Amino acid sequence: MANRPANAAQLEAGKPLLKGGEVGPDDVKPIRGKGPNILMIMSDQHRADWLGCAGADWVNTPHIDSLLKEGLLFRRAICNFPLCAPSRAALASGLRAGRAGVMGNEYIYPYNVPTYYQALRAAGYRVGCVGKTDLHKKDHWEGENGDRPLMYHLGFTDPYELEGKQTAAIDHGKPACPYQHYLVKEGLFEKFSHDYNVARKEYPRRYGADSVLPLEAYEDAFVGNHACRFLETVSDESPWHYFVSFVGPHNPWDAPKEYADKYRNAKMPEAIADSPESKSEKFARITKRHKDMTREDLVNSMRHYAGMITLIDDYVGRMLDILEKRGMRENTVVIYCSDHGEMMGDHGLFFKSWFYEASVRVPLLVSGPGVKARGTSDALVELHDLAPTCLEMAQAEALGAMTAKSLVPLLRGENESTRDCQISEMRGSRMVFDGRYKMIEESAGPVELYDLEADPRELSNAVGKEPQRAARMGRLLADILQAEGT
Ligand SMILES: [Ca+2]
Repeated sequence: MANRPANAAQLEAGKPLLKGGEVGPDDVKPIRGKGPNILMIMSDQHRADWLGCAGADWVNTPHIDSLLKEGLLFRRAICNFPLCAPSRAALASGLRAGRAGVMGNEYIYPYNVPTYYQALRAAGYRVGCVGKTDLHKKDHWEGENGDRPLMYHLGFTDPYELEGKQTAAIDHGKPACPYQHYLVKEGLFEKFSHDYNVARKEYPRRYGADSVLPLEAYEDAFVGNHACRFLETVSDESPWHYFVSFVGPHNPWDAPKEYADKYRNAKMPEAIADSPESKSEKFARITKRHKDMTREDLVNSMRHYAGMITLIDDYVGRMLDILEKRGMRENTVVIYCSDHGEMMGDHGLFFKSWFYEASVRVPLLVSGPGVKARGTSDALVELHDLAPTCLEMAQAEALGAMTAKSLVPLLRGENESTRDCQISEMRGSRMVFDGRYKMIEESAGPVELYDLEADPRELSNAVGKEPQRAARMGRLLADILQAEGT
């Protein structure tokens, strides 16, 4: 509690501060940020295995891969909730999404739940962001400069918030964010909106086609260019945490022509074929919708998805170059992650909101000062662990009770694990993974069980064969959640 202010007791009791000399000149200390800069790069819906450093030879991510030279890739990281707003609320709070009070995209982040951005600001950090935060997703208004007052409340000092890619194409009555203002000014909004809301509605959402926008007007180029300008000019007088939140490679899969061209004839991986026999009712219902997807169409979607990832990777490279040129690289921790994965045809499914590997696992790399471990880690980490990790690196005060656990002992190479099990949740269902077995349950009890050593593709639901193991894991899950106070 190094940063606990001397008048903390008064603040907590809600007492007036300036009464009868109760507060003296020595009771309030100057605030000076002490830790490294933190560049937190997040993409949207980037599945963990579509990275060169994770073994993919069909997608080029040289700049993200380069982070491994001075860092660690968590190969088994999962998100806390495979959906945008809840996953990002868990990250902001260091709490499971249910405990933070965000169980779907229609929820607004509760203003009384502390964020780690607030704690960084209180520790003297400049806290910037560009792109989508999804902390008030249903709102659809970020303002012309992306800096609505609530963003300052949530802890940001330099916000530049945008709509996500699908909602950026919707006419909200007036431009809702800086990107929409830009598109209107450039005379591109109607073309973009027509592409998403008319042209692409003629075929299913899972199909790929080039963006109608010129490269420089594509939303992730807009995000990346703004991020580069920030990094070129941000003062080095105080440490900063900069959240660069790309909106790709979320569907619609619409890489700009220049990036689609890079993969036009590229070989793409096979998707995991599956049948609904031992899966859930939801599985049977949803896979039916995608049954007519041909291999050719799937490959086309994959190629666009790969192009969108490589575009983000190029911006990662540009940001790293700027840090290098400004002499800031040695003092900047660089993190790459995504809010959840993407099924991309595995098990006949697309998008997210599944606990299968493609949807629940996320890329998670941490590199830079203080990171002594190198290469890969199989520790059972969760996305929201980045909240206490950033606070510890920044020497900021912890946020009350968090369900997240700092990755710092793993990054320093002092420990190989921080927890025995991973947990992820959705409305009405949740999963636990103990390093070998994954159990998925709905409120009525266990519904799926996979032995990921024997069955890494999650084809054989063992819940009927091993009901006792499934029940045991259900009790384990309940015990952990109870111990956490959930
Ligand atoms: Ca998302």
